[in-house]
Amino acid sequence: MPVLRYITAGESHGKALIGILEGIPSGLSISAEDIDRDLKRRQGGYGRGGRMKIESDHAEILSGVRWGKTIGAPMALLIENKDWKNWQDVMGAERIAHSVELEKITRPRPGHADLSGAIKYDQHDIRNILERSSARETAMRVALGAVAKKFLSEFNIGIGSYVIRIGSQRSKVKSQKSKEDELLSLFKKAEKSPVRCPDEETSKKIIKLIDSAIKEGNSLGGIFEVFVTNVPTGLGSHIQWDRRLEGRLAQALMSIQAIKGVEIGLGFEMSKRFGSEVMDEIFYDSSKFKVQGSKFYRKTNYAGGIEGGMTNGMPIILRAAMKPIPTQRKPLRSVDIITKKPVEAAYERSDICAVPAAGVIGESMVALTVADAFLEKFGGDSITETIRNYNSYINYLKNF
Ligand code: EPS
Repeated sequence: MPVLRYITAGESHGKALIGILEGIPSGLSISAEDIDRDLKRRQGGYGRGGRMKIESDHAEILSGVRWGKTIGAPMALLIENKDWKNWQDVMGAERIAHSVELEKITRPRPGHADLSGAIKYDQHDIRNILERSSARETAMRVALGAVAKKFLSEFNIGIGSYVIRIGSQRSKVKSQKSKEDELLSLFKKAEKSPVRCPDEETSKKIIKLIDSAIKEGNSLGGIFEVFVTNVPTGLGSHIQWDRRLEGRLAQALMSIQAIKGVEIGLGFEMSKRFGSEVMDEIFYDSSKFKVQGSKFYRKTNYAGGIEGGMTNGMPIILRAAMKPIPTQRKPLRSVDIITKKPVEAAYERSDICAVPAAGVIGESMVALTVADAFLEKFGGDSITETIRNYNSYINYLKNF
């Protein structure tokens, strides 16, 4: 069972999103502003649809925090859907007596949860599926992830992301990185780009590409990279399949709506090379101690910071591929679930490209996973206890 547990609830046009996070030790300073910063980042990015003009996400902390500090109890968070006021008739828990007969959605969109969800849950109005499968839910994951990030920041562990590809446009950023300052500098540049891409030239090309997709009623996917810096050696474990950290991280990223592929470190590229070209050779310097990696160090980071299911002290580097958003203004072929006749898939207002937002969601899922592995290793019901345990391990590392 994970040490850090979380669950979300809420429909895209329902009243609100709810999240519960259990396992954060007591004594961690946290405020709604800490969370809202990431919520705002997730809402941004060139290529978003009309919905983001309606919402301005804010997390209300309902429980688990008193006077700015966690008390060790489950944290409950709430994000209101501002669009709810336009959807009360459609999405209310109780049917409003005067409400008109609403048109059902019966034309499943290829690539969405629509058809399989309708069949599985015996639903004849696809709205009952699409409302929950919508990526709106990721707003709450980002809120929960912001708490995990705050916890990790107590140990100087930093998490960031940037976009490296949208459609045919790929940034020139190289895929194998070992230096933390290099990662942080890419992140800083990405934060200034409207598409969260660290290289300016590619950002411009991506914007043009998104504009052409908007014009054509099409959509775009892409690739983002997430990194984690200052991770101590030894999170995760080789001893059991479900404790291997790369597996846990891959699941966390793959669980984000529209993600179809994940790579760690050099990833698929490794399969093309000889073994001698992809291992991170080991060096030792008795005069140097890097908090995260002991006196052993590497000059390369092909492994993406994880070997044998455990962190090795190098930055964790993950890449995720997002498919183009399935909702298309120029609809694709489908079949009506009631009449069984060929039809054009339904069109719902949607984003054109959400890869910049997906990077922020990726950071959050990685933060929750790394925080879980961190708490598994160091424990602690209070943050002071976790710090004590962590410091004792760091002292041990110094002498290994
Ligand atoms: C989404 C459709 C759009 C997106 C939504 C995900 O929403 P709407 O149907 O209200 O226009 O904007 O994403 C969000 C609301 C969000 O907060 O990210 C979908 O079908 O998945």
